[in-house]
Amino acid sequence: MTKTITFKVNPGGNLQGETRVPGDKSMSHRSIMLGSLAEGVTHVKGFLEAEDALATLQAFRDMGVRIEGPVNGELTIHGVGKHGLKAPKNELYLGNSGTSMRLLSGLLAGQPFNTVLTGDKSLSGRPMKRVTEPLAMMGAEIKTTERGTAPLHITGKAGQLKGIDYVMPMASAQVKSCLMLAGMYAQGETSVTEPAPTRDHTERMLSGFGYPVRKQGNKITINAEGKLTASDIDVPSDISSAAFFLVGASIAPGSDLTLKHVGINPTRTGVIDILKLMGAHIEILNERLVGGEPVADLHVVYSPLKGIDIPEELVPLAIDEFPVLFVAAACAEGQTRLSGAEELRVKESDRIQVMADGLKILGVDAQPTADGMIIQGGGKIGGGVVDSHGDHRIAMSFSIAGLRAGAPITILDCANVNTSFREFKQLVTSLGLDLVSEES
Ligand code: SPQ
Repeated sequence: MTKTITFKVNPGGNLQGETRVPGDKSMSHRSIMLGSLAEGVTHVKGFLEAEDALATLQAFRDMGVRIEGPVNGELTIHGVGKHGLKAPKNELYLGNSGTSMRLLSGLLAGQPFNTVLTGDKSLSGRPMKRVTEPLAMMGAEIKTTERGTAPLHITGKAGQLKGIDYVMPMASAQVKSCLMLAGMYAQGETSVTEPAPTRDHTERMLSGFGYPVRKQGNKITINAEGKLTASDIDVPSDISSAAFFLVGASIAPGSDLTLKHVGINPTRTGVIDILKLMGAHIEILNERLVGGEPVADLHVVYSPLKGIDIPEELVPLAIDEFPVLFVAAACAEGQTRLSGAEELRVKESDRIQVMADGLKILGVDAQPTADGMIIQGGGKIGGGVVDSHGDHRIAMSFSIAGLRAGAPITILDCANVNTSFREFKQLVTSLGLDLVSEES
């Protein structure tokens, strides 16, 4: 039986000290994928030991890749080369992880074997046509349910995929990365044009492994000519996990916090830009490049926030941080308005509706719109029972709201915090939030 976890947060407190949050989830997935396809042995440091990245790791073990670890975030991947994957004996179960399913669908479309990709209830409800349709244009054969959801039945079309020139209808790093991975097995060139910049870890890591990728403006082009040469990877802390602490320290008077070694790739730093526009006090210290990715220490102290209209160009650069940014908006004086963020409706939960429902229970004036939210901030945050709907980022966001609440908050269905941030409870309590986790 799967366990149920409930978080109970006592109101008040602040966040003080210095910490390093776990490794970047997006980069951890990609380190396994590219390390497995490389020639030679890849060492990874800072790997995220959480369920989503571990699902990708298990999938590659199931396809015959020898991977040692993880031990304290370190892995050794014995790459099998671009054409070395073996047919898995069973279907590949990818749990809650959209990244695993969407990126693997592109990679597996061009293999000489068939695969079936499955996931949990949330993942089985998420749209997969956004990858299966362009892959079909390349000649891939992937069956979904009638609703365009998992399980995905992939018939491997080794040597038969053809490159396409695809203009993505939505800004999605998963769709872009999926098509790039398929493009590594396709005849001719595969190009993907994105309507707005999205996280570029796939491109950067491919280049780090010596695989040619061409970027002209918003268009990325790849072909099957390259090979991947094993390369060591140092995964920085995940800015999406750091975001809970950036917001927590910004809203709780008396907070003073330093987050060490955080990835500040410009395609991920929308949360810092948005918080600064709201008046947050965040310093970026010791900027450096680690394995081709910019990294820094972030120092944040409490500062009164004000409501803003969030610039739409920042939306894809902060897409996973909106649940906790809504909490910041609830604490900010005046109105905050988000638009152009309809993608939030197809994440692990409908993050617009679920956050609006929970905020209303806590007494916050939060009006969901088709593509965003309007929040009148600055009033009191109350207590109550809110439902995270099994979405890790919602569960952690409402925990952070406890710092400014006037009464206890109970958050239901929190087990999936383990998909991205197993240490969350331990870390946030050590820094000053009064949170207990109850298992049943
Ligand atoms: O992997 P999953 O479940 O899709 O995870 C999420 C998250 O909040 O952890 C999205 F719900 O992050 C995505 C992100 O939203 C990770 C990702 C990536 O690694 O490429 C890209 C983004 O998704 P998308 O759909 O915008 O491409």
